[in-house]
Amino acid sequence: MTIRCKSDIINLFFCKEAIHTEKQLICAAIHDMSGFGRCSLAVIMPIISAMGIQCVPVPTAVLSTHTGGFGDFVFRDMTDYIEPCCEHYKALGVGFDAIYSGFLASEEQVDHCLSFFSAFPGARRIVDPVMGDDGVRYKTYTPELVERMKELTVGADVITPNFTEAAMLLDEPYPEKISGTDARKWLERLCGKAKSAVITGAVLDTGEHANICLDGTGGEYNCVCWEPLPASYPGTGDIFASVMTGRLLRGDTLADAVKSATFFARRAVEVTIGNGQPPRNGVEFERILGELC
Ligand code: PXL
Repeated sequence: MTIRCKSDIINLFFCKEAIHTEKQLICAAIHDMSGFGRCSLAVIMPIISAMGIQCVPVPTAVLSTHTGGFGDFVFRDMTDYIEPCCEHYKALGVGFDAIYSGFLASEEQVDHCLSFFSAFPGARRIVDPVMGDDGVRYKTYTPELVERMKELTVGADVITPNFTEAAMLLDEPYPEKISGTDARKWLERLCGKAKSAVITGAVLDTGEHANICLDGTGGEYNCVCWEPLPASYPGTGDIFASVMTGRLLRGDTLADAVKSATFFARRAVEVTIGNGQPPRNGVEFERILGELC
């Protein structure tokens, strides 16, 4: 812009030239809202927003904290909310570019997520089958709910189980380590249901920690290894899945989206280590949120 007069300077300050004409992307996030502890919607919303995408939260439950280590958390089930909420958006003619599901509070919510997907057939379906970590089911997940979560992966565009959840989806015992060949076979089996699959936090028999993915549409396999850090935090799977979703919506390939998400989630852990806080408080992703803008 050439500055010729006073009004040009005013225009510059008020960013008149930065008026956007393209339609903003919209992502519905069907997940819980845990107040303290940095997981689920409390991290997904700021991350997706920072990537310039509108995030529409659809809470499956409201909790005072996540379920990992804070004692008697307050829990409000939102099972009767999701379907009328979906009906309202349909009536309004809201068009979602993606629907991303995560932590569910009841078996019925599996049906509600499936109805949500069917109501917006043009939206990409990202399913994070949140069920457990480190070989253990989360406190609120019954074996019945785990069974039903398998249904959500059918027809999803991308699923993002962690190593524990991948074992649950495939009815395999949780292994401490896995060979590269078996890890790839797991992805192929997951892609028998979903179009593409990512397994986060796989520990390979070489000792490497990796996020591995198979683009079931093009057949491309990728392994993104990362140097493990000496602490483990809740919510990093949600950080990973929301960055990956944002990058996919922005046009990245699955492999590139997985690389970006791995890098950001690891950086978030890196800037948190040594903060003197218990790991249950989560990662201080706010410190690096600007890097996503
Ligand atoms: O980050 C996964 C997650 C999501 N929601 C709730 C959780 C957890 C992990 O502990 O407790 C309520």
